[in-house]
Amino acid sequence: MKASVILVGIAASASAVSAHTIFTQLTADGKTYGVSYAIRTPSYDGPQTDVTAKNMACNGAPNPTTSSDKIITVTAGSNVSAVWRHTLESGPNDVMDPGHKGPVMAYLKKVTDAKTDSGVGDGWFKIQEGGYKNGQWATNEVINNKGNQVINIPSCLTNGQYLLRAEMVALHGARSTNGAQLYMECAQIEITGGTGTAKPKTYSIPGIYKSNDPGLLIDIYSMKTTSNYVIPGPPLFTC
Ligand SMILES: [Cu+2]
Repeated sequence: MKASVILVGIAASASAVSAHTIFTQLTADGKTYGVSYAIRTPSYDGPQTDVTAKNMACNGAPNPTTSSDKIITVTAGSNVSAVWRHTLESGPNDVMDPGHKGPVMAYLKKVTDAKTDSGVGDGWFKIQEGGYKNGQWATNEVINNKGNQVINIPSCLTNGQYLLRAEMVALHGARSTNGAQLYMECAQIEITGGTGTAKPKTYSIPGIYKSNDPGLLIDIYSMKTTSNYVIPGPPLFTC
């Protein structure tokens, strides 16, 4: 038992450097935009690990991100796909090392200027989440779906510019504090066709996670198929 735990640990750390991931592209209203189009992608695919850091919002140092002067129009009520890749050059068969297992989430923040807003601070609400079901992690579903994280844009939102923050979390090292690897990028979008009938309760990033959240400080290798997993962050917003 001990030996197998150690072996898993070695395998996880050996693959960690080459196995990270980036939200590289967005598919919206049936169109897949180019790599880094309207997304602040980093040149390095590493994680954020300090949940109190400002760069928990839209990534950044130690993974320097490049700004974009583009905005993608998205119809409220439609599904978009955040496309995840190991690197900016990777294809659909190289999404992330499957040993990276954890939850998948997406958040929106209404902003005045999606091209320049840092994303840091209040205004965020969660619109999609997947955790652990029947022994299957949400990250593995994204890998099996050629890197596509499917996100429904709520129909009841107010039109205007938003940051769309897509996130995958890898828990292979999460037995120790700040061992969870959080991957996130922000896409710059303009929502149209929303009914504007809802006012989501919003949360701050950093602030949505604590380092000792049961979904972030966890030994996933002791979990059973039937284990309950608590997805981190605020409750899911629905119309
Ligand atoms: Cu990694």
